[in-house]
Amino acid sequence: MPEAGSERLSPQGVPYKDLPHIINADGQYLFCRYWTPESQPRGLLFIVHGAGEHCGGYSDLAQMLAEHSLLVFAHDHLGHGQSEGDRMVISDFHIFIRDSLQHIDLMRSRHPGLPVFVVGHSMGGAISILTVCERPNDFAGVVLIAPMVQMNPESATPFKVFMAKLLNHLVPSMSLGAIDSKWISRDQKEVQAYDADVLNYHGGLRISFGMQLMNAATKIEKALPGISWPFLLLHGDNDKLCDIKGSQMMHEKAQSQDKKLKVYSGAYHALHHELPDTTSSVLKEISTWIVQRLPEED
Ligand code: ZYH
Repeated sequence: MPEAGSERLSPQGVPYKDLPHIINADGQYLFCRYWTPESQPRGLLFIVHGAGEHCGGYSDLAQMLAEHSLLVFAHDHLGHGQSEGDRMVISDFHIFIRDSLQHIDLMRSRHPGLPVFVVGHSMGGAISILTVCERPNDFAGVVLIAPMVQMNPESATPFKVFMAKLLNHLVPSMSLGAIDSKWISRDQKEVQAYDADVLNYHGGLRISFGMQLMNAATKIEKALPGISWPFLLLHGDNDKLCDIKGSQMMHEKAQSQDKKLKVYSGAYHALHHELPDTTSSVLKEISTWIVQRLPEED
């Protein structure tokens, strides 16, 4: 019998013994989700959510991929959703990458020999890129939905970057203000659903978190010319949070033989929660691309 008080609870008060979870290298509990195909899995697919959200927002995508015989798995990043950690606080961006590799390694050891795919959105796209760059030969393909690749050169002028560093030193927890979700999708139903979901973070982005994002973008820019793994980039040309220029730059600079950039005209940032026509086209594009890269069935 567990001792009274020894039960570890999620931020929402649910005992982790009742929730699928992994324990990261720092002993923190991370909430996990799994979408298991009815047939024998032909591949593993790891979903990497973005800043302030949680992996439950990827259920439609995950279910569709499970119907194509993929074993889909994800976790809420540290400080997000049903995982432990101060909300939207990270001491080092690499923690997200380390925890992702841990979950991928665990699933690979349970299902040896299966190809591994990664799908990431926004900051989750940045995590995906840096994760795969650590093990470039381990992945069969990477799908990036409006990834954060680059700081907007207009907003990240040398003076602003200097000021950001100074402020981060003086008041790291200062809020940069919340993102206005109405600029994230053209579908106001999706925006309302996002705003109503208590598992999403609705507060302001701390400057220390913004600095971690900026450092990640700098690392990615340096890594681009060395990339040779297969990838699919999807980006809206009206994305006001992560400019499409980042994806164009990745598409241009990467050495990969197998690379594709698909542009969604007029679309905002959250392509998987956009107007119904856009979202269904995005989901179809992703599943087709992945299924084409699965090994032949015998
Ligand atoms: O990963 C991000 C994200 C969040 C905040 C960011 N801030 C920057 O880049 C970011 C990326 C910059 C901004 C300037 C200062 C330095 C950092 N995500 C995931 C996205 C944002 N969310 C947004 C809300 N979502 C889900 C995806 C949403 N909203 C409405 C409808 C459906 N989904």
